[in-house]
Amino acid sequence: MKLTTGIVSIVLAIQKLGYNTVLADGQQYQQADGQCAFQINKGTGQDAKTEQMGEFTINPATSEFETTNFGQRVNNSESLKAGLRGPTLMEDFMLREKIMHFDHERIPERVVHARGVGAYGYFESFADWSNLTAAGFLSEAGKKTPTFTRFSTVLGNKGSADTVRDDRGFATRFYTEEGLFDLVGNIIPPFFVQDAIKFPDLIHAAKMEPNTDTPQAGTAHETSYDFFAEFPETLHTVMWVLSPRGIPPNFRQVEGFGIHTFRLVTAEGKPVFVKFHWKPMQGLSNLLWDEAQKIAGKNSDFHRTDLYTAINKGDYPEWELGVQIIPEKDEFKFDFDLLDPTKLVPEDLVPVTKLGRLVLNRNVENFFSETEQITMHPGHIVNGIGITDDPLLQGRLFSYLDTQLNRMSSANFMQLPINRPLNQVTNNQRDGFMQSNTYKGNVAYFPNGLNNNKPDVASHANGGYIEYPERVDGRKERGRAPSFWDFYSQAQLYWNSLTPAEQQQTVDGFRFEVGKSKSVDVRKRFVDRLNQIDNNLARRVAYGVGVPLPEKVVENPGQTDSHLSIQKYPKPDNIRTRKVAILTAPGTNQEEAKAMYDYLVSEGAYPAYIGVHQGEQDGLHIDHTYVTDSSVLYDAIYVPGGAEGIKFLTETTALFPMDEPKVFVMDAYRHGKPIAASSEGTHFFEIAVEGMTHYNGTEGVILGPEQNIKQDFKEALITQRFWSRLPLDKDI
Ligand code: HDD
Repeated sequence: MKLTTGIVSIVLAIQKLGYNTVLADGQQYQQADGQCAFQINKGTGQDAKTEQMGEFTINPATSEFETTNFGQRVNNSESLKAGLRGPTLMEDFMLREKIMHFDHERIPERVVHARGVGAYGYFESFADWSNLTAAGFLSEAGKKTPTFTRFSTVLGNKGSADTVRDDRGFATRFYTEEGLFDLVGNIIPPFFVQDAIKFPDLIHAAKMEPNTDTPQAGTAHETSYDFFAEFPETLHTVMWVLSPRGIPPNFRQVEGFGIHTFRLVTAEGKPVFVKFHWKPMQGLSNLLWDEAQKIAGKNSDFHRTDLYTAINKGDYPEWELGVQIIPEKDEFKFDFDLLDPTKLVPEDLVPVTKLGRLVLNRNVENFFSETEQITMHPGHIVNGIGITDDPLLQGRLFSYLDTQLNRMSSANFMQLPINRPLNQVTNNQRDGFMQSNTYKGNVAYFPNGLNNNKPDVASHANGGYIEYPERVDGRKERGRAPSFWDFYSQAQLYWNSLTPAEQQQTVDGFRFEVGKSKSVDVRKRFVDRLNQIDNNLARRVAYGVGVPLPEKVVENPGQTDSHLSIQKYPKPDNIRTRKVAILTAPGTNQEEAKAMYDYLVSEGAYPAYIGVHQGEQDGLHIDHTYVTDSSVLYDAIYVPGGAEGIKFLTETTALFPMDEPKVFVMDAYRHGKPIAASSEGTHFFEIAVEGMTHYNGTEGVILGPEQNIKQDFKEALITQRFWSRLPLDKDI
């Protein structure tokens, strides 16, 4: 009798899953009882995810004594010996437990995206978007959803440097009322390969070569360019990574992209195609390759430190989440396939509609528990968001669950605090390593009569996920659709859309990376591929890497998109978080130095005095010296006056490497950074850059009395980099 009831309820549930039924009964998705509210709890001042994490957070500083893992108070700083100079005893349970745990502290690092940094925040919807999607977190203006975002480099090991040339991960988890939505994207809009089955080849070619395990964290080696030359669908994304996009100055000034075409589906079952975008409110910027390499030596945690610092200081980075919306009827309107992840949809063709904003406002308490143990997965989606037949996305849906199982060694990884959704998890999955839930009763199956069919399967009417009922029909075939066969048009589009200075940086990037290939054949084959994009690009690279300059073989039709250049990206209206080095020495004009310091602080910038030693120096408190810091760690520099101070900086002393203060100015100058100098400081600027005649002019260099230069310096700091100063190739 009870079994029959169960079967009937399955049938009813399955019937309810159909869109027709949903349309017929006209029911909108209702929030199930007992689900969490997302308002800040006035009592604790915390959002729901922070409160949930708090239940698992331990503050050792409040514990009086050490205990073993089984709770006995102990002295586990001395091992138990037979006599104080005698052998350690096997019976020492404290020693055994402590060493056993230590031996197992490491878990496998991510096979890609191993190095990352994460932060909590919230997403706020700008409006009720139920005309586009049934997703609850987009259902009303002002609705806030807790988030966790992890940024990462792709190729490097967990301990590699931050400023390597690479694509970067931009993965955001939304802890929504309906469960987790993970938008696992990158900072570059196309992807290297079209089909997930080529991902292992891509990564094997691009990561360290297997015989030597070198080089670390980058594609500047033979196997990468061998693969790229042989597999031209990679070229569009390779162009992006080799351009200034591949060396961001921090994680706050990057765009983010969902890459694949996704679907948004309304509660009534109406679909549209979308591309997800994150637009940074801090503006978009990049490093020059020379800076990136030097920073890697000076501070290999540069990007992580930057994010932690900005958040700790209350300068919360912010992005707008937008979508390019493409009606289903326009699926075949473009000259590329929407399902091809190596293509972007130009914003000149389809503008971005801003749905809401993401604010990162809290650093993690513990890197391992939170940033390392988060298990992002493109298959974590909520009602109203759907996947498409993009063959890269389809393969990802397998890979992420599989890799998390390898990293976590237990199928129960979703029980970890960072991975728990906010709503109650109920299903009949049981047991496994590290099961931390205790399920009552004898029923772990469905249908069941004993629990009156609870937990029941959910239909659309009560929040059940509904797959978009796309019609699928075809023969089994291995291969690619002809609509995926154009590998060069968008590489051209990107190249054409860069400014001359950005093109130069890209050429320089190729000269470095391709030039690292010992095989002349690889260099030549790769240059031949570049020649399919643009002859001028190919010749300039060929010249640098010592292979014959190729003849023109294809026309570049010259199409552009106005949204792809960093240089043209809108600037913020303030200088918050800009790092400014103020060069000082004994005898520096304190008043000038302090006046600029205070002004920059008042504008929200991060000034720092650089001195010849730490501690007090002529009334200035010095934390940074010419030994600990360099120009590359700053966005700009300022040289105050004071004849004695300037004399000190020009003299040879054992307090800093020879000419280091001059190198500060020279580097800032040749990296196109804002430079300000006042009184005798202007003279120091002149002697430092003397002879650097191949750099162009002094745009962004502000010289004058201290009281007159502040506003101009502020404007220069907003501009951030003066590309006009950087030299360009002569005709090749
Ligand atoms: Fe992936 C991690 C982004 C294609 C397989 N991927 C990973 C992360 C990001 C991306 C941001 C780190 C997540 C985190 O911070 O924890 N991956 C992408 C994007 C892709 C992409 C934007 C293309 C559009 N990935 C891709 C393919 C495959 C994988 C085609 C395999 C077939 N990715 C993985 C992985 C990783 C991963 C092996 C390693 C660690 C992890 O998943 O958690 O499953």
